[in-house]
Amino acid sequence: MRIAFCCTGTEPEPWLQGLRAALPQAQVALWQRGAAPADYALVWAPPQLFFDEQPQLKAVFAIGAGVDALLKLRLPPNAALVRLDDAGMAVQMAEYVCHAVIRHFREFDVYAAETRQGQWSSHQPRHRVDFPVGVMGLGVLGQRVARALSQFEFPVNGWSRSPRALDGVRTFSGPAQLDGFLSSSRVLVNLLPLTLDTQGIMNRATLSRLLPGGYVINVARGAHLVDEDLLALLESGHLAGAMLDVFRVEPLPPGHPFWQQPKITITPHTAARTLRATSIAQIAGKIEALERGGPVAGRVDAGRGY
Ligand code: NDP
Ligand code: OXD
Repeated sequence: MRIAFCCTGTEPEPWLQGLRAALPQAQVALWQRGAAPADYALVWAPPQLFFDEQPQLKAVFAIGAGVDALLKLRLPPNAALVRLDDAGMAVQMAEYVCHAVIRHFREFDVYAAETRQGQWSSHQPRHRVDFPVGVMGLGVLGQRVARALSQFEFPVNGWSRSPRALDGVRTFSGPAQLDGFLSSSRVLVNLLPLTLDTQGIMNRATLSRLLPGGYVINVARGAHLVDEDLLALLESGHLAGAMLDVFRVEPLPPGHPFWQQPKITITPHTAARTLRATSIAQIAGKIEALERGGPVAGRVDAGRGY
């Protein structure tokens, strides 16, 4: 069995070593132009040439959860596309989002600014009931985040494409229930995949439906958000702030207005990182399952876009 590794922006050697240790029967190699045909591939932002040269692939494993960029390429016709299925990302996402919600709710950002000025003052406590959090996307990451938020006793709403039932979460589904979901939420967390249906979904019309003083946490993809609409609603005061991990162009260009807006907190696409050892173990297990003809979790439905 041959495995090709073609991941832009990733140090290959530790992955190659880890894959060789996990699958000693396999020949694992860093892809180069004209390389021998492989059975399986691990990819992140590969060039189109990689797939053009490897039409025989049986399965392509993304070393991330989002596959929007891969689905823009022409993939080998018979290859299953498999995304990382949690692999240690869900708990990181829960940490990030709980941190963002709690920091805003408890005004820790305000306290940090005040104490830096030598100011000792305490604010009136806020009430959780006034901070319902809406999680858009109740998949592998969204469900973990919704559960973590409900452990902190925030009222939690969740929105997905198909109906979902989740303990402690008020669930909504489909376009018909989007308005009800938004108008019941003050904090909005985006954990949708980027698809034709979801691009630009956070725009003036939808963000205006949030309860006044809304707060936006985007941890999915930059193209879900219409940047100018967020800026306008922050300026008008309808939104109190935003914490953004993902952007239409990454790295966020130096002149982008988000850098200058003090109500926006920026992190550099780091909410949930790919953990190499866990990911290798997951992918190796899936390759073995496929070799046995068994099912694997995390197969992407290209028609649906995620
Ligand atoms: P999943 O595919 O497991 O879940 C997607 C969820 O979104 C599902 O609940 C799905 O609904 C819902 N959904 C999809 N389309 C629609 C729609 N049109 N309307 C309503 N709901 C919809 O994805 P993950 O949870 O694993 O990951 C989510 C995204 O997070 C990734 O695609 C990626 O972009 C981003 N990400 C960001 C990272 C970061 O560091 N910032 C790291 C990892 C991922 P249903 O349940 O009905 O299928
Ligand atoms: C992912 C990401 O999709 O890192 O895994 O954004």
